[in-house]
Amino acid sequence: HAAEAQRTDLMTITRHVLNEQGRHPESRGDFTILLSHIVLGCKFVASAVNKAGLAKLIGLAGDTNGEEQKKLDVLSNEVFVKALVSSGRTCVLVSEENEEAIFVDAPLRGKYCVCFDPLDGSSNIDCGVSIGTIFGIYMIKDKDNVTLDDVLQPGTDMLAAGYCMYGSSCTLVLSTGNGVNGFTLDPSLGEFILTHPNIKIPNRGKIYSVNEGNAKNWDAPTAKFVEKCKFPQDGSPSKSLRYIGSMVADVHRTLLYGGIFLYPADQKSPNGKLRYADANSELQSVLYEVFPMSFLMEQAGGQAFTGKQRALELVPRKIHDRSPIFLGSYDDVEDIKALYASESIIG
Ligand code: P6P
Repeated sequence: HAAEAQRTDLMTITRHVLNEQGRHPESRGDFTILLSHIVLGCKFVASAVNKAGLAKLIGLAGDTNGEEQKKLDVLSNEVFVKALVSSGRTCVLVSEENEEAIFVDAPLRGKYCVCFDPLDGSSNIDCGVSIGTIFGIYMIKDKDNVTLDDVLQPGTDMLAAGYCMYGSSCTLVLSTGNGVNGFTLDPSLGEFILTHPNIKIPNRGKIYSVNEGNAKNWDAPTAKFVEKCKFPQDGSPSKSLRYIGSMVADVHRTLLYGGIFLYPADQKSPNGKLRYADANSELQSVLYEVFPMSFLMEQAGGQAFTGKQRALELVPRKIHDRSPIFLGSYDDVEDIKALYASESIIG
């Protein structure tokens, strides 16, 4: 009967967040309403991504009634922007797809800021590799006088963060600052159901995840760390390399299995002096990739490091600022932090 009871006791993401809101009696459900609009965006993207392949096929084979096939990342962005603005709970949005921040006009202005990448890894759509939406949520002090300064804050100010991965199943992983929970979309219900309660990342993993193709540009600590993964000096087994090239998929595997995800800085100038590539480099974006994933990792018992500092303590200067990132199992990140610390001592 317990199994039957459990089966009918549907813990949807909305119910789960309402339970968590219960701990904040002062809240008037604004966050729950905001989240329900983010969830709506994720459901739309899940459905569009699943059809993308088919649509492309039909496009090739038949008439797409002349309508210009909008790129899925642009379409997803439009859906998220409209859903967030119409929620009446946001005052400023930062999207990977919009050069400028979006400030919400008075009648629909609310107290939250949402930074998001509507469809990260979208170059992987055509080959069917999992892609995802990444988001971070902040409270704005004075919603009627919001400026970019309110957005260019350290990630430690974040209230909540999550991602939705569109793969063999659609999984939404969320933290509102009280641990990490995973929900899977049940298409028959159109609801995200709690399937991964209280996710904790193993303290150490057997996997490292990095684009080895950039090895020529790595600095010494990263190169040493990867060398140790391949040729451990303490007789331990070497780690496996798993790199999908879609951040949400690589981070989700790291969260569930343990290990470390690296997107290191690269050295562009010939004299080997390290400088972080400019804004259009491949480094991960701070506001809508690094911060949300770092928040989730810390909430799951892992950690996130930029090569210089705790990732969440970074203060972005511009909304599309990028940064190197090393995140995952606590002890694995400790190892690379030690290598950077010893390098800074040696200089
Ligand atoms: P590279 C996808 O384009 C993305 O932004 C992330 O999803 C992914 O982790 C990274 O870039 C892959 O970059 O340089 O390894 O191809």
